Amino acid sequence: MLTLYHLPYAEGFGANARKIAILLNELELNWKGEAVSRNAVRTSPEYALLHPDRKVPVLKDGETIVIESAAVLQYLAEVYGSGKYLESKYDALAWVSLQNGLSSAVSSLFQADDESQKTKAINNAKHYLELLDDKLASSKSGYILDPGYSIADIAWIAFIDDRRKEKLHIESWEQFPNIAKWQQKVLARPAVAKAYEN
Ligand SMILES: N[C@@H](CCC(=O)N[C@@H](CS)C(=O)NCC(=O)O)C(=O)O
Repeated sequence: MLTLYHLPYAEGFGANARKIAILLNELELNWKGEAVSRNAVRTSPEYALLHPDRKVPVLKDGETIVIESAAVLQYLAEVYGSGKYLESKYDALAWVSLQNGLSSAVSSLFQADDESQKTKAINNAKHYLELLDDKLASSKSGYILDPGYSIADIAWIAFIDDRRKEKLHIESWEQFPNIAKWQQKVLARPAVAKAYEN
């Protein structure tokens, strides 16, 4: 049984933990979620032993602890998927890594103290959305990479679901037509939909 440590649903679950829930569902693994309050993530001495930077997600697999969403995605795809969803490995890892740019922009947006910081963060988020939209424009498979659905799609979708659109100050996805099309395709996957059930 695999355990995924995440924030409680009422505290937002965590987009990074959502990535892992999606892949666990895609691989049809036997897993359980372990909710840890944001306060415990930030202050409990026990939690610091799990993740020294005090973040979710953390995956526990028997005696093995894997931290950081990118490492957890790679771990699951390699150990339990025999490389499934990691077909074009270095491209997939690169696009998982590029998604961190969007995460940082979103964090800056939430922490912005004034309008100028807010505008800078929104523009930065839009820069990363443009990167993704351009990449999808040349896709043949309809997913980020041409071998097909991969951990890159999983990493990005967790941050680009409809609920986040307003937070990113995007009125309509028409601005990013390729993202709009891709998003519908990815959100329609049962494993992805299931990760949003709670
Ligand atoms: N680089 C980390 C980032 C993880 C992260 O930022 N997690 C957020 C939730 S999405 C968190 O743990 N926040 C705890 C807090 O706000 O103290 C990863 O990819 O796993």
